Amino acid sequence: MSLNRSGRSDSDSTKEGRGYWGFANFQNQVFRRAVKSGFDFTLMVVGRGGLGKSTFINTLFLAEINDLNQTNVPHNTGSTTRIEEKFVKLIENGVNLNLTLVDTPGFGDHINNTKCWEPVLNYVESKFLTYFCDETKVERKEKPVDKCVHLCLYFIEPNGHGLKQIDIEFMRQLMGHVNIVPVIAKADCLTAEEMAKFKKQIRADVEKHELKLYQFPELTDGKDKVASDRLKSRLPFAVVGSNSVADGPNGRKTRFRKYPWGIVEVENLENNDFIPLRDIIIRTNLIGLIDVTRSVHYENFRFRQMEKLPQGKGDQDPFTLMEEERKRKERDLQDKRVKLENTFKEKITERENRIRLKTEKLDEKENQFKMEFESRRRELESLRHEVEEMRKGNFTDSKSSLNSQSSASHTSANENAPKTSPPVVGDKTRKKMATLSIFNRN
Ligand SMILES: Nc1nc2c(ncn2[C@@H]2O[C@H](COP(=O)(O)OP(=O)(O)OP(=O)(O)O)[C@@H](O)[C@H]2O)c(=O)[nH]1
Ligand SMILES: [Mg+2]
Repeated sequence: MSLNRSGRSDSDSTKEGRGYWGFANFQNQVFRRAVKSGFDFTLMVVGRGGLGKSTFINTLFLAEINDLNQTNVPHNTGSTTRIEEKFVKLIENGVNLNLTLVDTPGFGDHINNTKCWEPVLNYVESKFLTYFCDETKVERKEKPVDKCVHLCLYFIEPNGHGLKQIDIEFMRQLMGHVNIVPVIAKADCLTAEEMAKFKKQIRADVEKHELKLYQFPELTDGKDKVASDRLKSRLPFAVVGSNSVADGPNGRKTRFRKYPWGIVEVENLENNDFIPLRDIIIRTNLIGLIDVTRSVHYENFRFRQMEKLPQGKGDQDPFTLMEEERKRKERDLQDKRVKLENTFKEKITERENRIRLKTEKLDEKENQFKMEFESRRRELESLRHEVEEMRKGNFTDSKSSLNSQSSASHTSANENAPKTSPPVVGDKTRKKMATLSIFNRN
């Protein structure tokens, strides 16, 4: 039994109609708080180029707010998939929605798409990390700014054949980190029959590959249940986007695509699932998406971060642990620096030794060359001297003396030899004569 403020039972108070605490006014309090602080919501769109992501975002917020190519803040991911952010503030009935739109141009548009999901995952994790650091600071803000990704709309190509490998891999890698809602892009490219078949195929693929996508909350009672069941039967949503705007019958602007054979209206349930998707995201589930991000994905991230801490330290003061970790890292860094310096010194000494040995060898060779050169120079000098002597007139004398020498020896040694035979000339004399002829030629 519950009691009213005066300590009487519920039944008594209803009878008397006096038991009033005021918590029935909570709704107004929550509304006032929401009006004051607004909501932070981050929507990410991922999918291959040209599937209509930018057009869809413009369509969703009924404005040309997603001209991401102009005012984006590119994140350098060091890879082919880029991440572009845009911030928009929307106000409706005094409630602020601080919207962050994240686009991923370049996703899956390359020949090698291995790990093209990695930059997206890194982005999602980096936002969790920022939130984690803000939350654990000694001096923290009353409410850290929540820039975590609350919803990722994954655009599927309307090929009519089911999910591709890249789609499966992306969802598998990201499903534990962010709320994923797959959408079939360019719904006007398939007939109603083809679309029904395609959706069935996608649902089967999701089940087969055990992909855990965002689960829209179950509504159990009355009208809501019927509406929710009808909504679920449309999953995955197939959407049409357009940049062409026209005034609708109720004066409200609507978007359409005009073809030679007719018009496709974005807000027409017969044509596509734009309206249920918009309602389920913005009207009925925005807070739900924020809550799931905070209580499931962020908590998982936080748990993983804590798990990285050494065993048994989970209960210790996080700041002491962080300080310890910082000191340990500094020590590691210092060790590494010393090791690197030693290696550097060793390499330098080794090089110096090698250079010294080479210099010594070169010096030795230079000395050898010098000595050789000196001996040759001396030899040449003596030859020149001799030549000069010869030129001065000693040549005849020396020749005659040579001849006389040779004839003398000849006579004494070969007295019976015929007179016509030439005189025997020694090696040295022949050399001298050759040198002389060279000088004469010059
Ligand atoms: N048939 C059809 N065409 C669409 C639809 N939505 C967008 N388009 C067209 O598709 C083309 C590409 O649209 P974008 O919105 O630039 O595509 P995106 O996915 O942002 O492309 P990237 O920025 O290159 O990744 C444009 O010519 C759009 O007019 C749609 O629902 N149906
Ligand atoms: Mg785009």
